[in-house]
Amino acid sequence: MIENKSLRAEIDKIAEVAGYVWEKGWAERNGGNISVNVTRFLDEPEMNFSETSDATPLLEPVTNLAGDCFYVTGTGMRMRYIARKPCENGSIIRITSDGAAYEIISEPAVKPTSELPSHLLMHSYLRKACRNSRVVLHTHPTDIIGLTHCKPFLDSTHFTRTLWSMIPESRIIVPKGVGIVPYQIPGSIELAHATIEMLEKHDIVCWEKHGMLATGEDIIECFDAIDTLSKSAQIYLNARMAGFEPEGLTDKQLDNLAVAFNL
Ligand code: 2HA
Ligand code: ZN
Repeated sequence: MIENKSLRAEIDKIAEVAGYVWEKGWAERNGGNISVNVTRFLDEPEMNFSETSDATPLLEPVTNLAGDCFYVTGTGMRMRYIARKPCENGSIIRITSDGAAYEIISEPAVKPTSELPSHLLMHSYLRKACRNSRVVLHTHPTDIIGLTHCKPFLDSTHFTRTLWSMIPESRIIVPKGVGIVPYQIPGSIELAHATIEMLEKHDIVCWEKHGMLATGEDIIECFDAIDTLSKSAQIYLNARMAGFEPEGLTDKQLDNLAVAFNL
């Protein structure tokens, strides 16, 4: 039971999003995972932990995150249960002072997602890049994953242009577009490094034949961005299923949106 009100509110927001991704059908079995930097919500006394000997080493150290705390969904845990009981299906971890390991600091001590090393490398990259991103949200939207089974969509520019041109909101809400990361084994360090490369230019990446990953300051906004892109993908696919190639917004219309919304 978490008594700290601001931390509780942040975890409630994570649970809310876990419920949305389940309802959307983006989270079959234990699909997807979430990590959120919650350091700012912890009080000073809570931060004064003494490190224990059973810290779990990380594959690659994240020295610029030393002492930071994250809420992380648990390994094998289902989004539909995280939505109802976030603290029994996830935990708060703290990075050790050398950045080379982590400790679970909440009860029960739920083991973090298998994607933890890659989430932390992404948080570390985002910190180095001075981006205001505390959230990494990974989920499996059916429509967007479907598009990555079609070769032309494995080009980030073509993929982004197609989704942007389906509705104005996609252009407005995802101004940096989507970076496509070629297929890699889920949870692998190779996938993490390929993702970081794409995060240099984008806030959202799409893992070929696997899913989406959004980074940002607020988990609701990360969800909204994926949701908006998913809507674009649905419009595109519905048009194709109805037998026509959707016209899409023109280059000029897209450029006008960029001007109108200061993108
Ligand atoms: O956590 O989605 O990518 C399960 C996954 C792995
Ligand atoms: Zn996944």
